[in-house]
Amino acid sequence: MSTTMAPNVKAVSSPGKRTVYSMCGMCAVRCPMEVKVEDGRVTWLQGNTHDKAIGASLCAKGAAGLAFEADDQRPQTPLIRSGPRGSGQWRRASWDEALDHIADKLKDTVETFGPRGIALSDRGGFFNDLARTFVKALGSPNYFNHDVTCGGNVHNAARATFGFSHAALVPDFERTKHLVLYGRNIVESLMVKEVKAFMTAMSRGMRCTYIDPRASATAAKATRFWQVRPNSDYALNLALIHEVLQKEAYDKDFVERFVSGMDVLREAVKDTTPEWQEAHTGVPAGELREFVAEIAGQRPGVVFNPGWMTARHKQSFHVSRTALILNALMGNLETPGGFIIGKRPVFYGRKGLKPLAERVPAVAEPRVDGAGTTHPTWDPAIGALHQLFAAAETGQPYGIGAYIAYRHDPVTALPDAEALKRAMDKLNLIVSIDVRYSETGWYSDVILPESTYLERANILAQLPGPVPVFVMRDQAIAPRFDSRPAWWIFREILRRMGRMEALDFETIEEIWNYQLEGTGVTVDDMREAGIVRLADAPRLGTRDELKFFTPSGKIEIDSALMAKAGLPFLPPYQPNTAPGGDRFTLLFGRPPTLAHGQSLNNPLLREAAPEQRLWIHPERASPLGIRDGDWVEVSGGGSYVGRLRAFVTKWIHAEAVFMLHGYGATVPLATRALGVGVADQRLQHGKLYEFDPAGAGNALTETTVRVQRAAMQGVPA
Ligand SMILES: Nc1nc2c(c(=O)[nH]1)N[C@H]1C(S)=C(S)[C@@H](COP(=O)(O)OP(=O)(O)OC[C@H]3O[C@@H](n4cnc5c(=O)[nH]c(N)nc54)[C@H](O)[C@@H]3O)O[C@H]1N2
Ligand SMILES: Nc1nc2c(c(=O)[nH]1)N[C@H]1C(S)=C(S)[C@@H](COP(=O)(O)OP(=O)(O)OC[C@H]3O[C@@H](n4cnc5c(=O)[nH]c(N)nc54)[C@H](O)[C@@H]3O)O[C@H]1N2
Ligand code: SF4
Ligand SMILES: [Mo]
Repeated sequence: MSTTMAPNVKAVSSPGKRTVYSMCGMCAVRCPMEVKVEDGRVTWLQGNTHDKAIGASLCAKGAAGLAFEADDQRPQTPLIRSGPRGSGQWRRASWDEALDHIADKLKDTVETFGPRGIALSDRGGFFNDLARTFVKALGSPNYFNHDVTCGGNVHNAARATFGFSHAALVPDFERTKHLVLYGRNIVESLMVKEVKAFMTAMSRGMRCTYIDPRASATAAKATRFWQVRPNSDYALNLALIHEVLQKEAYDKDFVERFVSGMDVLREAVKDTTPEWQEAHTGVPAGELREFVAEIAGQRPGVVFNPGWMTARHKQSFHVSRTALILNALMGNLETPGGFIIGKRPVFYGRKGLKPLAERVPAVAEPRVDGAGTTHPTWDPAIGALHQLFAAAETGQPYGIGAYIAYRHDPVTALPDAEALKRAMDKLNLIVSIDVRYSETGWYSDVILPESTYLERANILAQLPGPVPVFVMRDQAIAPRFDSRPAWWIFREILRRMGRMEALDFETIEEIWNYQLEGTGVTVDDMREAGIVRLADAPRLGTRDELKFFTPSGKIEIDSALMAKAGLPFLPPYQPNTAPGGDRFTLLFGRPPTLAHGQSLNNPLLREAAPEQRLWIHPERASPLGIRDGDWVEVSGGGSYVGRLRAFVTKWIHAEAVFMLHGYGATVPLATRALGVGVADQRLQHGKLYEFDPAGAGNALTETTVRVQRAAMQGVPA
């Protein structure tokens, strides 16, 4: 079979200067962006100035987009594996050959396991309609996003309590009086719009309480810093709720009208006093009381932001849930200074983008992970990715034969790459669709190079917010190599599987026109500024309009979904035992200049990246003979041993050590990142199938590692 011409080698090389509206692709935040193009070359990148909240700003990673585009160290044609998996032996293939090969293997999978034996995981986010439609068109229920190692538990906790995702909650930074952050490192693990709003709010006097076992740069900006024991936030929250109820520092009218299950809450926190939590978290009882007295006078302008770091241990669903409940007690939902609930177009009498997924019938087969069925609190829209690999390994509840990683690098993102690879070994087909050589790509059977974010267009995205918007990523330049946009790749696979109807479009404009049908917005409108706002100004919903999408229509502390799952509403706090001697809880996070594992090979970001060091408390380092700057060895119980230098500091909790994520890559063709630093995910030995039963999130922050001073000091030859 021969494919039609590549859709994106179009006349984008036309002479002259122009501005193309796009979205940055250097991390998953995808800030709206302007691309200045001259004679078919990108000359300048900046934020989309039509979006006042972002202005011309991009972060360091965004600015390094040009270096990424210029880099030759990325897959330049489709590659088919010609040696054992992971051996790095590849042969270049034409698109026809690679796609025919994939279709043949998918047909084998369908024959052996049925269509449900095909699975895909995606980074998720704004454009997920495309990949969902693709999987659905194949007749499989098994679409996953990456959330089990990101914010899945927070999302599922919000879904069980509010009936919608926490992503729909936007702090009203302009009026917030007090922002409480649980390890939400706003100024380093950043989103440009949010960090700008945060800094402006801090300079006008907003208070910020920052909770983290480590003093990040956000701790330095905050007005209060609680250096808690790792994974102890649930104890803190139970005590905060105790004190808030005790002092009647909550919004009684709001609670009466919108909250169900206050009796359950009162019972759960009756003994969780400020003194009780002190032993668990290390936060002095008196400070906790002072804090509650302070917020009593600031509510409803008090926002508890559970962030993401409350998502990664076995009770983290309940940490997130109690943080969300604290917001309800503040009465801050849809209130000035509180959390504004993201609006759908219908709120402003507008119509949203037409989903591509509507073009294909629903799939009746059950999901392989039981999300939404045997596990009612796991959102089937995001799934539980580790359970996909468990099924691939065991054939239970049914077999999986083929797996496509699209914009996703689970060998880096999931814990314990060795365990993951053992499960992947059972698959008949692994495909990676990526813009660079990821660790997953390197272990796959076929790599399909997607054109970069500057070289392609995406489907349109609809973002909820105080005012919902449509956003566009238009193509700025012609691809440098033999790559294709994802919509074309998916269509061509579907064509070969006899399922083309779902994506039967010849050009991206045809897709955009389909999406925009009935919205009153045209492709030309989109091209004018890259963003179309669906209302002139935000409007706060009235109390009569305030709705929660739970069965009772209220904020459910006595969650119907949790009851259905047989889960306790607010189980007792289960403390972790403090590791001693040479054992530590391994914590991790990101620097402002890197996005996960995808940035370190970028020539500019490689230069800007901080040296990865192991943060360790002096009281714990000293008995181990470790001094600041010494080389140490870290092991997680598997065969992988990491070697890096120590940063001895009391700004990390004594029970924990900390390292940056995104280092320790192994792909030989990405030479600048190769062998630089330590892969924290490979130290998370045995954690692939360890997760929070309520929210499915992997228990990454419960990893214990052993730390020793290295026998050999200095950089190995
Ligand atoms: N141990 C440990 N594990 C972690 C984390 C940690 O800090 N430590 N962090 C967790 C978090 S918060 C997250 S969100 C995940 C992140 O991990 P992932 O969900 O895998 O996300 P990314 O690394 O952002 O991107 C995934 C892949 O998409 C590719 N990509 C980028 N742009 C494009 C594009 O335009 N097209 C295509 N096709 N591909 C593209 C990148 O090259 C990368 O290989 O990891 C999680 N796992
Ligand atoms: N520069 C940059 N920015 C990014 C990203 C990126 O890769 N690079 N990725 C984006 C993505 S996908 C995400 S999810 C966000 C992540 O955003 P954040 O979650 O804010 O950032 P992290 O750096 O992962 O971790 C923040 C802090 O959590 C702390 N922590 C660890 N354990 C605990 C605990 O038990 N309790 C508390 N309270 N704190 C704890 C760590 O010490 C760390 O300082 O960042 C987004 N922004
Ligand atoms: S946060 Fe930075 S890298 Fe991420 S999309 Fe925005 S500008 Fe790009
Ligand atoms: Mo994330």
